[in-house]
Amino acid sequence: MDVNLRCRTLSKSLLFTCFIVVFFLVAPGHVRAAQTPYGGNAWTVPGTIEVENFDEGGEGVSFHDLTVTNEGGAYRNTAVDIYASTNAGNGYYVVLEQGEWLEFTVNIEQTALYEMSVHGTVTSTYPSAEIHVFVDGLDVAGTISIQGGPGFGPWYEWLVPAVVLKAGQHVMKLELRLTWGSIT
Ligand SMILES: [Ca+2]
Ligand SMILES: [Ca+2]
Repeated sequence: MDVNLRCRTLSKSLLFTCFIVVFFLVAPGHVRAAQTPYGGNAWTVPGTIEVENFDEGGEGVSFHDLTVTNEGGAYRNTAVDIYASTNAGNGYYVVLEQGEWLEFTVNIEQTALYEMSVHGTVTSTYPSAEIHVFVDGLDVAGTISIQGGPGFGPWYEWLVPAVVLKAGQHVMKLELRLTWGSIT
């Protein structure tokens, strides 16, 4: 993706708050690999997050990818399939297939309603894809349908007009739930 998160000022009465409680059960002796932001700093919201800058941590921690190699061979040496393209944001895009996901540590500047846009495209083989965005495990945007293509450009923008985000550091997850898609 680029994921653009633009802040809009709204009265507090329009805001609602969702709390989720997640209990982690850790078996004795099991140490979960550390998840840290790529480059060392959380991505600021509002702002643009380049999809190839997913967190460090590895398979099952900061991403899930179904093939062990980087099929695109670009940018980072992980299982995530990153491709170089001059018309992609920051010069790279990621191909996701059903069930794959990426996580990003973000620092949200204030609790507010945000506009979120996802930049992506699909291929003629799989003309429609569905993406979900989670923050700390909560689906904040519902189903985002990605269409367009064929090929990898131009990139298309899908706008989610009202996403409630809470201030502070959080983990944002981008998951492709249906077919295949390319996100820049
Ligand atoms: Ca792969
Ligand atoms: Ca990019």
